Formats: sequence, C-alpha cells, structure tokens
Amino acid sequence: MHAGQHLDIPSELRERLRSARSVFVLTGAGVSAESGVPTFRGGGQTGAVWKGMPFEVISSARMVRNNLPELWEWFDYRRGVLSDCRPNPAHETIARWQDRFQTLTLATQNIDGLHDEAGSREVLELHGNAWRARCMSCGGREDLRDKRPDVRPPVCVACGGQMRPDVVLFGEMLPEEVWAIAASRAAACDLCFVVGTSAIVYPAAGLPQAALMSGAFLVEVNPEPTPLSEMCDVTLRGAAGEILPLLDD
Ligand code: BJW
Ligand code: ZN
Repeated sequence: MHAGQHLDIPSELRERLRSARSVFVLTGAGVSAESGVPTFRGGGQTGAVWKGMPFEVISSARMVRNNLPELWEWFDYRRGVLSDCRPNPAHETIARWQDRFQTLTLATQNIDGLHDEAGSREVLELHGNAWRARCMSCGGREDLRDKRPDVRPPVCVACGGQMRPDVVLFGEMLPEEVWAIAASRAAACDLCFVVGTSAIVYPAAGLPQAALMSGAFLVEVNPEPTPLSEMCDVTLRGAAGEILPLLDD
C-alpha cells in the first residue's frame, strides 16, 4: 500500500488550489528519486560519495581549477546513470499544472533535465544542467549529446577553449538571470510548493521563505522533515510521485 493513498489533502489546500493565480514550485533531488536518480543527502538511493570523495568535495568550484578531468569523469558517470531515468508522476503532474494555473513558475535545483522531458516549459534551472557543457573562455554552451564523449575536457566549437560541465558547484554563483526571475516570481506567488528538497542549500532554500514573507501559502511535499517544515502551512509526508497526482483529483 502506498503512503500517498492514505493521505488526506486538507480542504484548505484544495481551496487554495482552486483559487491560486500564481503558483511557484521549487523542486530538489527527491522529485527525481522515484525515477531512479540518486539524491545527495538521503531518501533511498544516494550518490553522496564517489571514489571516496564526498560530493561536496567533488562538486565544488575548486575541482574546476584543480582537477577538471576528474570532474568530467564524475559528470560522465552521472549522465550514464541519468540516461536510464525517465520522468515520474511527480514531474508529469507539475508539467500539467502549466495549463491549470494562470501563472506557474517551476524552479528546480536538479540538473537531470527530467522536468523538461516531462513537458514543463521555461524550467528555471537554478543549478544548471548535466547535459550541457560551457566554454571557460567564451561562455558558449553546447549539448553534450552532440559532442564526442572521448574528448575530455570537451573543446568549444566557437573558440577552441576548454569546456566544463554547465552546472553550479559549491562556491559558485547561480546563473544571474535565472536567479532574478526565480526570486521575483517567488516573491509574487500566492501558493508555493517545496517538493523533494532538504532545503539546506542556499540561495535556493531562501525562495520558499521569500514566498512566505510575501504572504504565500506554503506547502511541503517530502517524506522527511526539513528546516522549512515548521514554516509550512501544510506538510504532506510521502513520496512526490504518489502525493502530487492526488492534488489533481
Ligand atoms: C523525497 C523523495 C521522494 C527523497 N519524494 N521527496 C550560508 C551558510 C553556509 C554556506 C552557505 C550559505 N549560503 C551559501 C552557502 C554556500 C553553499 C551552501 O548553501 N551550503 C550549504 C550546504 C550550507 N551554497 C553555494 O555554494 C551556492 N552558491 C553560492 O552561495 O554562491 C554565492 C557564494 C559564492 C562564493 C562563496 C560563497 C558564496 C551554490 C550551491 C550549488 C549547489 N550545487 C549542488 C551540486 C550541483 C552539481 C552536482 O549535481 O554535482 O546542487 S549541491 C547539491 O545540493 C545539488 C542540489 O541541487 C542541492 C540541493 O540538494 P537537494 O535537491 O535538496 O537534495 P538532497 O539530497 O539534499 O535532499 C533530497 C530530499 O528529497 C530529502 O529531503 C529527502 O527526504 C527527499 N526525498 N525521496 C519527495 N520520493
Ligand atoms: Zn568558447
């Protein structure tokens, strides 16, 4: 029996879903857990250590400077895992919400591209995308599916420069424009969902707090409590792929 099937959706949330005009959704690794993508900090399968290095070490700005080949090895491995993963009912429900609400903003910390694959448009990818490379000389971006997998680091077609994974590592700034849109939409929404994130990595974890401060109704979907749980109007404990479809009934 699935946890979500026993879950009662509070009537106030049903009412908010009916009346909401601007909905903001922040997702994290947990939304892709049921697709088989490992999370970082728990919740089933985790990918927190690789070759004896915690991911905070390997996924850090320092690795770009000190060991770019190993950083590529890590991300090539991760894409290998991702290539077998497909969107789950949580991604699909969020994609349907584009047609349900007047404004739907989806900001994700995930780099797996699964929201896009589920049909979400204009996904705000706060931490980049594992399927893209970025030139360290000219800033040009390329899809890795179009590049030779045996040349590492990949070489930029525009300028011949070395490329790096187009992801935001610890100690790096988030893409400025993506962040600006996410921050302003969070502050303008009336209903905010926080789905499958441990909510400890900043600045992303500040978005639901910005929504709350602007008067939004805050809903968390996560099997485990997080630092945000106490601030939420509703916490739905369970797997995103089971709970989110219940909100469409
Ligand atoms: C389910 C489920 C199911 C399971 N259904 N749910 C303030 C204090 C101290 C430090 C900082 C600070 N502000 C900023 C920092 C530094 C740092 C930071 O936040 N550190 C914290 C750990 C404290 N932030 C940064 O460095 C950021 N940049 C920045 O701040 O720039 C300014 C600056 C520049 C220079 C110097 C200082 C500041 C950048 C952060 C980039 C994060 N990048 C990563 C790696 C990306 C590449 C890669 O994939 O390798 O992004 S870290 C990793 O964590 C990844 C994730 O996007 C991110 C968030 O993790 P997420 O998604 O929440 O996953 P988990 O695994 O933590 O949680 C999964 C959840 O799902 C759990 O809650 C489960 O219960 C749940 N779950 N199954 C629903 N079926
Ligand atoms: Zn270039």
